[in-house]
Amino acid sequence: MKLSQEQLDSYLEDGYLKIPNVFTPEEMSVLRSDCYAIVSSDRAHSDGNISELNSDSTRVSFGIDLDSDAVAAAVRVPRILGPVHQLLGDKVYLFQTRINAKMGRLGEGYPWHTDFANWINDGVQRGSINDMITVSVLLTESTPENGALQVAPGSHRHGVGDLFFDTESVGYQSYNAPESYVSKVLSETDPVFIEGQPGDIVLFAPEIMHGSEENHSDVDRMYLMFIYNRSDNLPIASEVKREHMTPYVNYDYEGDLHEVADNAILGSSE
Ligand SMILES: O=C(O)CCC(=O)C(=O)O
Repeated sequence: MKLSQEQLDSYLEDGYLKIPNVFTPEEMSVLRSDCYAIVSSDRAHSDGNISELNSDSTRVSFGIDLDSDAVAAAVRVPRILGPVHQLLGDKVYLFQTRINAKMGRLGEGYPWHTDFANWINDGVQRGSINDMITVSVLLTESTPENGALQVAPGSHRHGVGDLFFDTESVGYQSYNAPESYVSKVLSETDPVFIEGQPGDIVLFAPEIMHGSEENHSDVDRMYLMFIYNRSDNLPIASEVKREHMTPYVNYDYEGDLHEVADNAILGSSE
C-alpha cells in the first residue's frame, strides 16, 4: 500500500492519519486472539507485561511480535511497511512493539505527552516526522467511552516539549507534559478522538501530543502499536537516561525490515 499525495500532506500537516479497513475481519480475529492471550500473560515472554497502577489488569504488553507470528507478520506486510518506507525511507528497523490494553472499567488513562520525549531518554537523537513513526492498529472498537486515544493535531511542530519524568501517576514510567505546555498546545488546536473499528489504523508522529482517559465502559479497548525508526538513527548508548521494567521495550538494531507477503497474517495461523 502506498499513501496518496493527499494522505501524505494530511499526515505531515496534522501529525496523524487515520486509515480505515486496512485489515480484514479474518485477520483481526487472528490478531485479537493472539493479543488476548498475550495480555492475559498466556505468553512465553510474560515479563513483557506491565499492570495498571490500581489493578492487576494488563496496561501494556511489550515485545508482542516475539510471541505472535501473526503480529510479526502484521509489522511487515506491505500495507504497513509500504507507508512506513514512504515516510522514513527504505532503511528502517523495528524499534518497539506493544499492545496498549485498556480493559473494560479497569483501563486507566494516559496524561498528555509526546512519545519522543520518552525515546530521546532512551538515547534516540532524532524524532522528526520523517525519522520515526508509530502505526497503531485498532484491535477493538475505539470510542470516547472506552478511552480512545486523543491527539492534538499539528502539535508535533512544537517538538518534544518540556516534559517531566512521571513514575507515580501511571502504571508505567513516562515523560508527561506539564499543565503549562498542555494549555499552550490546546489553546492552538482542539484535540481529536481516534474513534474507529477493528482493522482501522492510525499513523502518528513521534512528537505529536497525545493522551487518553480511562475506560468508562464495559468494552475493552486494545491497540497494537508498532514503532519504526530509521536505521541511521540508532540510540546512542551514552545518552540513555532511564532503565526499563522489562527487557523488551526497545529493540536493538538487527537489520533493516523487509516486507512479507500481504497474506502472511492468515498464513501464520495455519
Ligand atoms: O493507549 C492509550 O490510550 C494512550 C497510549 C499512549 O499515549 C502511549 O502509549 O504513548
